[in-house]
Amino acid sequence: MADERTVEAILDAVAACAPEIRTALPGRRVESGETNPSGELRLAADEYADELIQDRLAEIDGIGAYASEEDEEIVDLGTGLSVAVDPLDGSSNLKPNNTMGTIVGIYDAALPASGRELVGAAYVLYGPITTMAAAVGASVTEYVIREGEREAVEEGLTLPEEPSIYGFGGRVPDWTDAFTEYAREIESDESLRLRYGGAMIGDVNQVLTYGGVFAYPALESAPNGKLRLQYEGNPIGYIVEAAGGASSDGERSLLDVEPTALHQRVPVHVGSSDLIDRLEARLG
Ligand code: AHM
Ligand code: MG
Repeated sequence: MADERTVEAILDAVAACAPEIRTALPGRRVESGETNPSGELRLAADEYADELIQDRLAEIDGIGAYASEEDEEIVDLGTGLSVAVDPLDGSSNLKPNNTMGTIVGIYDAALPASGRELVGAAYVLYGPITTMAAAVGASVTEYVIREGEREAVEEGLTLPEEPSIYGFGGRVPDWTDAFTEYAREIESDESLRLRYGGAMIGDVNQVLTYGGVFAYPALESAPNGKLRLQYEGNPIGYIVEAAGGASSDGERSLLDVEPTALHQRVPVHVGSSDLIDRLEARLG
């Protein structure tokens, strides 16, 4: 099908961008002086990654729209699938030289769209090596990216049976009482250890690798949390669910959250199904 070829072409294009983004990072650790539509300061690296990915996707047939966490408006690319991108997730990790990622959600619908409209999602992780995790249909594949090419290292990736890590974002005093109770329950479980790096992609990839739970929850000061539905919540929920895990906004799968705006935020909880069930029991 034409759509499947387009999805693979998008994943190839994002993989090809990855080494270029990496190479461009050292000189782009400074603030650009601009803010993104969510009011956060942009780094020169955010702008570079956004422009590079948009340019490369514009060369692919079968894409109708490009939307980015960095841009106010949707860019019209013709007819076809809609691609929502967080070009550099966790870019505040660039100054201290820690993990970052790139996230891509591919929707067969106009944006903003429900996660149920996703036909593929992927993220690149700029760690000690560059990897990509991609969900197409109900299957997740992990790739190593070498010289801009994807090489599959694990197909049909699933979360391990026995979870062992957790990581929660937001200031602890800003958590809701219900989430604080959940966090205390998780912290007191002797089989779980804290792993939190401040870039969702790095933290989620640990959950995919070791099993566990990542959350950027609703906060007292921000009832919808920090992360954005189109660029972060939906694609990550889609990937974790395809890997046999679960996602939730606190009450329902992230994929069932009603899309209302391009830059809408959503509380994000993803991970091993049992740990998400326990979360919903506390928060529901
Ligand atoms: P970004 O896409 O603008 O970098 O923001 C998203 C990041 C996530 O990767 C991470 O989970 C979260 O922001 C951390 O936020 P905070 O800096 O509030 O701890
Ligand atoms: Mg992000």
